[in-house]
Amino acid sequence: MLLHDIAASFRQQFGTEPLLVRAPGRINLIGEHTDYNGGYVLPAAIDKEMYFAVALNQKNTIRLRAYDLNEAVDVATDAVAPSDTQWANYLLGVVAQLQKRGLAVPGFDCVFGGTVPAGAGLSSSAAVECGMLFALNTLLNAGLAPMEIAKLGQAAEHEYAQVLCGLMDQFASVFGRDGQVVRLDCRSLDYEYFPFDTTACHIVLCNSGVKHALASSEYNTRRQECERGVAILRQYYPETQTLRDATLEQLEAHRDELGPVVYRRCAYVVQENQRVVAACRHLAAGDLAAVGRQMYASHAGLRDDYEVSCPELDVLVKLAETQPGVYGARMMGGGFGGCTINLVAKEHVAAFVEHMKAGYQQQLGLALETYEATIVHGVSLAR
Ligand code: GAF
Repeated sequence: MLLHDIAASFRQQFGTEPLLVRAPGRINLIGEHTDYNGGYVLPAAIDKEMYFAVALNQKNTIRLRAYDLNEAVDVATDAVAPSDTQWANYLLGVVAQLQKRGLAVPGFDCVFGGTVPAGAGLSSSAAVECGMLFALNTLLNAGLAPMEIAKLGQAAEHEYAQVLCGLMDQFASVFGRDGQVVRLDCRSLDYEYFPFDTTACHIVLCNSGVKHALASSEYNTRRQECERGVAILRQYYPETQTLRDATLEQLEAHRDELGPVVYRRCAYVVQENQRVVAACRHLAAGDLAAVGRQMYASHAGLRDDYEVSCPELDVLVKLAETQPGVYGARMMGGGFGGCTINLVAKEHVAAFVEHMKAGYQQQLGLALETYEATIVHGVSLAR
């Protein structure tokens, strides 16, 4: 098992006994690009996880080892700064956040690796941040509450990865619960769990295998476009803090001033929030077909109005749409690549996977990887 290999590698390299931590990646049923707009998201932690072996080392050095890449980065505790090595930034970003809070982070050793495929939109970076934070919180007895862990992970992503992400990914990695999706209200930070029974309906992820280079720059641009929309609306509706406070009627009334692009971005966000609320209602009523219809509508909005999909993701959703036993499908995460999420009736999963692989190969000449996601608990100690 990978966790045990990582622990063994730690003992061999550093000769001490590490604390072991696991931190999951996530799926998101619906509610995309709503988190940084004060809206709703409906994610869950999944059994694609990052594993950490960590121990304090009585030195003034942080020694980081990426197990899968066989790479090392060493940094003095008083010289923590963004690194040229991308993976190290997620770990160092977290240390920098703790230091910023006035916590003296002593030297430590860390070997980490995992099964969250990078670039697949399953939030490997949030899992790395939250796992590292959980480990240091435990070792240093820092007393960070779970929500603080999620927020510090998000801040690390902003400052060390330059992605101005919302809170969803880190929240899901920390707050995930077995067999449940969780609706987070990103304005109040209230959250509610909804059971998701995967015995009859499986969650199948189709990995497009692409990650277009513009993903993070476009992400930040979308955020600015939404902020622009809020700034315009606020002139007329001073209570507007985020797009969560906006309505379609308000957007319509100021359509000319917003301009076509900002209007479409904002309208998408307002509608996506409504879709999350509706999807939760359908989920609670056990109506998966209705949940699925919201997912298709979400994809259409992301493709046409928010413009964060790409040909590969659109092909995958189209291929899924006509298949028997498929309740819903849509792109998931930031966009421009990564995975689609598909809700598929158990007895149809095998045929679905075969159809998707053949269709993707035939239409785009690309090999498709698929995963069935199990919904698991958030970050925790591991054995
Ligand atoms: C990425 C971000 F990290 C999340 O915060 C969220 O905005 C998502 O894209 C889009 O819903 O995963």
